Amino acid sequence: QFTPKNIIVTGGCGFIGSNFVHYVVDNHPEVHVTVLDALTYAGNIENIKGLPEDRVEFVHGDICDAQLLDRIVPGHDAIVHYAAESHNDNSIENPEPFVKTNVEGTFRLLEAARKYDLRYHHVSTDEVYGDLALDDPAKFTEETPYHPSSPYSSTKAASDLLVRAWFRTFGVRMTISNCSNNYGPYQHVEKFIPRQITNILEGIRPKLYGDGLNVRDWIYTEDHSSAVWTILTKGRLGETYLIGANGERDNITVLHDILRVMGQDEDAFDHVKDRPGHDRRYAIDSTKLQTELGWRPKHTDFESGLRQTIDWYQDHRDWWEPAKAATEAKYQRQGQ
Ligand code: NAD
Ligand code: TDX
Repeated sequence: QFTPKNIIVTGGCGFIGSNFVHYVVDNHPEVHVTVLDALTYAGNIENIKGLPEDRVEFVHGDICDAQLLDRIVPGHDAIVHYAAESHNDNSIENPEPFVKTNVEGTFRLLEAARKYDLRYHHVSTDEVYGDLALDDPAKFTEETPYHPSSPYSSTKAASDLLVRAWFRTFGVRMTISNCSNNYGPYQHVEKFIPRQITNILEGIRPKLYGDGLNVRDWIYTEDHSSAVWTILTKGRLGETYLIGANGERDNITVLHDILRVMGQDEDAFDHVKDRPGHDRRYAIDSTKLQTELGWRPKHTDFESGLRQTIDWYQDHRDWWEPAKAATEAKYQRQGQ
């Protein structure tokens, strides 16, 4: 059992990173968190506002900045690495920042973990495994071969491989988690669920890519946080753990749910151009995490998680409105 006291959370002002910071503050009072975040378009300092100053320190900076890492890393005992360029559609439009942040950024953090002998947890995605056919009973496991489809997922796959090499060659004390699609508060309006909720709130018709039969395996973000904490503190070094909560649903069903819960006609949406290379289906088998480390998801009722998420966007217009118009303008240019 590893008992961290002083952790660095990269990307702690993004969607999942900030949910993790809240989770640690709420559940582990003995832990101090240093958030390192570059505040790109996806980062928002508001996401960690109001947290106790003696528990959470914010450092504005880039994970690619080796000199900055030399300044802030000593004195910490672990890095939990969330920072990334995270949106597939952006990676198709312009892959460059994905290579920079996801590959080079991970390399810099691994070098810092090696130099200052820190425990390192790497947050990754199920998309590194490519996709499954709709009629395939299989799910991804830790043994599934890497087969990424997009610039985003290929840079995440590359970063995972760097982590494995730094363990084998340099003995960096690491673990990796590959999680399925998250939903919940603080998710950027470019992503599927928040985009459709905020479209409806703005009087814009939701937009479905292609035939909408693509399946995603949804997990409520707090369950991802508890899984990462479990792996950080109890995971075996050098191991990969898949995180998922048996939440497979196709996009059109999710969209129907959102429309229904928000009191709209189920057919009140537009079909738009499909995403190039669009992965068909993701599905996670989290047996290893559950049997080896005893983790269980708490929020397994998708409809209730979705209602909570819709309520959050209804109550936090000030949070998402500043990003909404530019996000939709960008989609419109892409025909989506
Ligand atoms: P996000 O885009 O909401 O947040 C990313 C954060 O990283 C932002 O705060 C941004 O400012 C910061 N950042 C970006 N580049 C940086 C840099 N060079 N230096 C410092 N900070 C930088 O992303 P998210 O959806 O919260 O995803 C977080 C992590 O979880 C990513 O590694 C992603 O691959 C992984 N993941 C996401 C999902 C999902 O469903 N969203 C699922 C599985 C894994
Ligand atoms: O407007 C839309 N309409 C639509 O039909 C958008 C934005 C998306 N979609 C579809 C594409 C996907 O099949 O919805 C599904 C989900 O799309 P995204 O929210 O963009 O997520 P996805 O591409 O599945 O990737 C997400 O999960 C894995 C995260 O963005 C990644 O960071 C994570 O690694």
